[in-house]
Amino acid sequence: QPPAARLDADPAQPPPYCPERSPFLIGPLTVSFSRVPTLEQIRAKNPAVQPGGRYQPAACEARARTAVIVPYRNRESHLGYLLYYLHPFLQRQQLQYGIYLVQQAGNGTFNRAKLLNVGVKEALKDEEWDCLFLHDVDLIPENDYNLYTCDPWNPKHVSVAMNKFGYNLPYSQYFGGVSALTPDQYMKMNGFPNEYWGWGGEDDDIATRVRLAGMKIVRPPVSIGHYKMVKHKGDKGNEENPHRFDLLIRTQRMWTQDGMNSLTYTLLAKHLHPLYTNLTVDIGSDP
Ligand code: UD2
Ligand code: MN
Repeated sequence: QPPAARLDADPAQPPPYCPERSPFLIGPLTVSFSRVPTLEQIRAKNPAVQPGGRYQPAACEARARTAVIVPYRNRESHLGYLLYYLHPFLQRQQLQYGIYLVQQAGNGTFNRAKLLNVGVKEALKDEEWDCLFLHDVDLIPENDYNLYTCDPWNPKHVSVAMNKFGYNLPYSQYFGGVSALTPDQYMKMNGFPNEYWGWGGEDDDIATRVRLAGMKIVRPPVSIGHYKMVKHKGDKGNEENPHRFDLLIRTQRMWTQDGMNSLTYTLLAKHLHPLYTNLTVDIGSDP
């Protein structure tokens, strides 16, 4: 764990930047889903985390500010695992960070990509984040050399090797799971599509947008971008989207019209939970 304060700190001087390489990194980690940690246990292990799931190193100035944005509904045990592993992981990387949970209100069809657009919009009202991590709730990173920072030039697809796919990239344009973009990169591609209701397709649409906006997908090495996905069945309310193939044909025509510039929603609640910022949002429903 990072020390609480620097012993030689001069209160008159602003803290220097953290070292380029954090001394707290471990490398490969052991992730186990045997018992769901309680929020109390997680809080006790992460005393430096501030309300809203915010953190910054005490002894030095972080080199990057990262918002982790999680699309969410009704996955309590997965959320427990994610918070349990992710808070210490991000602190070892000496990042300034915040974790945002974007909860879709109601029982209507789930819309992962639109929730992520909402999360980005709301998170940027709080802080000038350098990097936006768009993160499935059920994916736990297994190596802390996998830095939660952005590539300055291109969108980064991060979850490149998962137990679910035998720790290989399933196909070259794959963009599902965890990705990282600077706010500029996110806006340059007009964010993510709002029109994918239900499971599937939105990640391939996003990969296409990256290319159409004149960027390319970069990735960490397969040996480092390791993730364990909690085993789960499909959720009620997130059935396979039967329109996804039709939508994917139209990405080239639609990406400039459908995205951050067409995003509408109603923020029903914003609550600073001790371990994350909860956004409850009405995003409308499948037309
Ligand atoms: C894959 C992709 C995911 C997305 C999805 C298709 C991987 C590892 N992930 O995930 O990024 O492209 O396919 O839409 O390949 N969620 C809830 N509650 C729900 C439903 C979904 O919280 O009721 C959230 C949660 O963060 C979850 C994510 O949406 O991790 C993706 O849904 P999934 O895990 O059911 O889909 P999966 O594993 O096939
Ligand atoms: Mn999943």
